[in-house]
Amino acid sequence: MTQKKVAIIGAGPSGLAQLRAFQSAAAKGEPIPEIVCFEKQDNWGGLWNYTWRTGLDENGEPVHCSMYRYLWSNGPKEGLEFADYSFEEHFGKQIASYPPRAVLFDYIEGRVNKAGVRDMIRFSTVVRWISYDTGTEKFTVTVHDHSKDTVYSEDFDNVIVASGHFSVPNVPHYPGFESFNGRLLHAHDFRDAREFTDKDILVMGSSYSAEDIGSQCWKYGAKTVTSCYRSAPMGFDWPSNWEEKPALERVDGNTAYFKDGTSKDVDAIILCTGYKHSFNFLPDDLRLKTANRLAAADLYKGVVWVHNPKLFYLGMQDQWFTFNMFDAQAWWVRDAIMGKLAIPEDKAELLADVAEREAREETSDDTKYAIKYQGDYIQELVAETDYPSFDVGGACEAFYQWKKHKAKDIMAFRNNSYRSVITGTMAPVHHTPWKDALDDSMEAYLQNEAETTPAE
Ligand code: FAD
Ligand code: NA7
Repeated sequence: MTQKKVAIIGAGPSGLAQLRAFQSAAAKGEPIPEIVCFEKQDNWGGLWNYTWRTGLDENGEPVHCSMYRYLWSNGPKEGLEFADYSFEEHFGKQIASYPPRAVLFDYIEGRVNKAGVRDMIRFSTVVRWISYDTGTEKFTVTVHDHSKDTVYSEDFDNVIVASGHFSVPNVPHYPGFESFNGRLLHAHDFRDAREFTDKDILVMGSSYSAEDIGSQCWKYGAKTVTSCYRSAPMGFDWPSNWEEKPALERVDGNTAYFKDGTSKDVDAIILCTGYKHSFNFLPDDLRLKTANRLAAADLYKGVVWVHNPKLFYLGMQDQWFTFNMFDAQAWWVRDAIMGKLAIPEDKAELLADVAEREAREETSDDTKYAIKYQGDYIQELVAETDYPSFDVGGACEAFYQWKKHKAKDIMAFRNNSYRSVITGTMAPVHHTPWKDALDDSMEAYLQNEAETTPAE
């Protein structure tokens, strides 16, 4: 039998999980397909690969990065730890629970450096178009290699889309935006909170970006923060110079007018209005169209494209869990491609699986339910492969505690620590409270963290 050829689109945490999954099978002596990973950036890490650039990159491609300076993990690291590569293995000691971006990047990179998979990645190579030939049963992937400035095509038996879905901004228009006399930007283009020191800012939206970008600006000295919501307030106990208002109606000059009749003069408006699932390299019959939800549309087991089961998607769900969920998916997809797991041939069966997941997600709006729902999903996939099983319930518990800590003090939740479900070790309390820790470098974060502390 000829060796299969598999394309992976993207070398972010999902694509890297896929490379590691194949490499771990190879390390056990199993024959694996030929793997080619296409990555449009010149390095791996996906969103965690920080750049100061906004707009277009050095090659004229849309900048992928939506992360910013001073970004610290917005959930406890104990909820995302790799089951096959603990934080202690990487750093040689246990570290505090909410690492800054550079620390998590280092951790992501550590595992794939150890696995030795970099050679499988073609960097600075953007996927332009993918088509499927029903006659040959192969995908043709057309790419632009910016390092050589050449465009070429290659055929593959399977394609795994791991290009992320928090990069193409959802940018609404409100009356008066065109004549706003200040800085108006989407969260995707936010980089340095110090730009807003001493400024009055409006953050629009009531989800993670609004909460975290508003908090960053507050931490780095914004004069006031106003946030406004379309559906529901975030409802935290905000500092005295942070006010939460209902929906924006219009802007006139520098004045923002809200639905409750109040107004506020602001220097900047940051649209924290979310992202679009966008795959401009895929034709209609292969392109995922889904809301940002736990049960993504048209994906059997959350990963198999029901309209062509040779095509897979990783990490397309809304995310409580991240790195460990991508791992669970990647190991499952690997085994499906290698024929160790069977995908039902009857399309009705694939669709029924999607419908069941959607219905189960819709059973409850409760946050705890949603966290457990995604934890159960991880457990379901892990049980079917040789990914090291871990205490998913314990990881859910870290998230439940995190929710409580946020409700208690939104500007101090990152000062808490949790127990690793991989090594069983308690994380130390960070040496400096988050609000006073202005240096987000890895060196600063890792200082004096060898000692572990007892649970709260
Ligand atoms: P991405 O990280 O987006 O990687 C996708 C990769 O695909 C990129 O490298 C990109 O360059 C490449 N690519 C895209 N299109 C093409 C193409 N056409 N051709 C070739 N390559 C392509 N998660 C957490 O666990 N903790 C956090 O604190 C956290 N904070 C976040 C903060 C922000 C602002 C955002 C936006 C997300 C955050 N996340 C966080 C969630 C994040 O989605 C995941 O951590 C993770 O980065 C998703 O990995 P991914 O590989 O699926 O996608
Ligand atoms: P999310 O979680 O998708 O949230 C988007 C927010 O933007 C949400 O509160 C929406 O309100 C709001 N929104 C969307 N469209 C509009 C319009 N037109 N007008 C007003 N408000 C709007 O995106 P985030 O960027 O916060 O988080 C994405 C990831 O980044 C997340 O996984 C984190 O890890 C970091 P709604 O509630 O729908 O009314």
